[in-house]
Amino acid sequence: MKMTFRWYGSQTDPIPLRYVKQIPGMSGLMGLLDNKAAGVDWPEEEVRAYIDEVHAAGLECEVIESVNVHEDIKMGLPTRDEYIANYISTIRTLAKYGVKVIIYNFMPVFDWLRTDLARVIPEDGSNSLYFDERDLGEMGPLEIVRRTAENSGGFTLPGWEPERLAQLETTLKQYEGMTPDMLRVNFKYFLDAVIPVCEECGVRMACHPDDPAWPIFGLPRIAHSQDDFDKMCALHDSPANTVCLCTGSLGSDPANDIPSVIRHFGEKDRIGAMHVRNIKFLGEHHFREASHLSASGDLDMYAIMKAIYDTCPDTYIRPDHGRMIWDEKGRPGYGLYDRALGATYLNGLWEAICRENGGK
Ligand SMILES: [Mn+2]
Repeated sequence: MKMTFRWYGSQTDPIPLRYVKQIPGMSGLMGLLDNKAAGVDWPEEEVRAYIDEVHAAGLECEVIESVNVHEDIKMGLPTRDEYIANYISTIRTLAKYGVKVIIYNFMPVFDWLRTDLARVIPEDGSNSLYFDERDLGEMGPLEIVRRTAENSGGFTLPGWEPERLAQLETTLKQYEGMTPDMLRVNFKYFLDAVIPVCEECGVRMACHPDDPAWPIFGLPRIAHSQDDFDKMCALHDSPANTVCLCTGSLGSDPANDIPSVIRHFGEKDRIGAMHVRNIKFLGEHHFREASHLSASGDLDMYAIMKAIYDTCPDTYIRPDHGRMIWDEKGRPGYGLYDRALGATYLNGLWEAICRENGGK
């Protein structure tokens, strides 16, 4: 297992890389170029500068996240080929600089979604990301976009780029009548184009689950259960076509038994990377994010780490979102302190599991 950390680049991430390096056991990053709109070809000089900076801090950069898929690809519009060509060029550039895994998603319009980015946790006064579908009903899609932008503390949020969301009403209309199977046809077209390139240059694509793990605003969503990911793997069967198994996203639906899903895809070698996060269920389609400690939420972190150990022990993982604690100001979900605590806790579980099983 390689423990990694999400970092937005020195221009917009308030956390210096040396702080990341100081977290015990941190091997590298799940990095991203924060300012890249979906569909653009990532310029080689910017990729090189980012990765050189990470290496100079003594960290690896074998995983890149948020290479976002342009909406025209998901909608299957004729213009998709141009955006797929840009995507392929970006894959080749990233591979050239040592990237082994690219994390993306195929969610129409909305990437992850929350109804509150800083919900105070009454027990201890910290805050975390929160979702209650009842609040969503009152807001509607345009209002949720406005609120999310307003409450992000001035930070950019991946998947919520203003230029993409400016066209929101038009885009929502274009999805009217699209079924999950129709979206899968477009997904296959994308995978058939990019996966052979990945095989050629030693990169694995890792698809992130829908977050939360059910359809929203009537949009088709095709990545929120074991069955969905079985279908995804079958669209283009290759070791390069994998899952980014995010425990908090998939786990927002209690019907998803996360350790069992990890074992299912781990045994098939279809986990490219993992996001590990705990959540607390508060009701139906109602949850908040919790500290990584099992007792803080409803996911069993020991069982999750044991499933990784048993079926995909060489995978990349990162502590996913953290709470905001100790009065830290930062990007919602991506502060330093709670994610560092999370990494340390997960490393502790890992050491204990390794020792119990005769390893180091
Ligand atoms: Mn995630």
